[in-house]
Amino acid sequence: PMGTCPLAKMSLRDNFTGLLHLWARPDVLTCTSWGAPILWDGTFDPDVAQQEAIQQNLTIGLTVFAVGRYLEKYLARFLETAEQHFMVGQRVVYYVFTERPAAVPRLPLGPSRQLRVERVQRERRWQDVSMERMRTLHAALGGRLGREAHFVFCMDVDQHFSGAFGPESLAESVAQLHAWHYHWPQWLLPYERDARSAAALAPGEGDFYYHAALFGGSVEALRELTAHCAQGQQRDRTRGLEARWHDESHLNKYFWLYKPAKVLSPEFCWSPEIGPRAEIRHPRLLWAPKEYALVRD
Ligand code: 2GW
Ligand code: MN
Repeated sequence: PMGTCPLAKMSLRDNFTGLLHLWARPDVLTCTSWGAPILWDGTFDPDVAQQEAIQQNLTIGLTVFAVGRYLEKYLARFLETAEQHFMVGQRVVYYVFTERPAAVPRLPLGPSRQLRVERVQRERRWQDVSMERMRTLHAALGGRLGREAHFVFCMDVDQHFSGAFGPESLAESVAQLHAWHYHWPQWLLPYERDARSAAALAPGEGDFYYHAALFGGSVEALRELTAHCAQGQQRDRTRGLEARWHDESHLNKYFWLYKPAKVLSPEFCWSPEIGPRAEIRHPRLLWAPKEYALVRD
């Protein structure tokens, strides 16, 4: 509904260009029921976002975990393509979490871009590698990362950038529509359904199914998000439970309770295995093909 759209808060001129941008994509939903923009290609002006970000002198953090075989397999391409496409022209700090800091590739970085390596434990189960990220991120956001960045994106490493991913994507909290599920009916979405789990959504609950391969926001908002998810995971563990899609289930519960301020279309994290889709015009990040047999023991 227009009354709750972000357009209502804008000047007449911004309203006009905003409306033009919404009309640019009549084929897709460009605003959530709670008034958050859903970013589709054509609904934003990357140059305007770039100028605004430069005026604010932002530092943007990008966190990624590369533990075990994922380091050799994915990290170099993730970072190389981030150099080409992620927040080009802004100040960027990469945070790589790994159990083998010495094995992190030393890439030449652009001006005002830095890479920091943080040591983490290697978990025995892969589910724990994925889930422990919430607790580790929470601690990092309370430390140097939280002091030096204004906004942070947290990403999976098994993907690479394929198009400009700029400050138009920044907001207090940012959620990513899952490429496989964005057009599914709510009742089919793979939320955790066991009511005993902290991540459970009841029938009829849920706005979208969000992908944990990419989420972001301000340092304060992400402190809350990671605390909530880590606590939920811990509570489940003490009850002998594990949510269906691990950290992703808890993330979906969080964004059901605390709505994201911005939603990214599946163009921002696309799976090429789905094949071409008319509404996917400009993919920004592409998933690597799943090779579970190779990397999951
Ligand atoms: C994970 C699963 C099986 C074998 C290895 C790993 C693994 C993950 C690993 O050995 N080393 C590692 O660093 N990771 C990190 O965890 C890495 O950053 C990776 O991208 C992330 C999530 O694991 P991934 O990418 O294999 O899982 P997906 O692509 O199926 O992820 C979705 O579901 C996950 C929960 O099952 C997470 O919520 C993830 O954020 C989702 O995208
Ligand atoms: Mn992944």
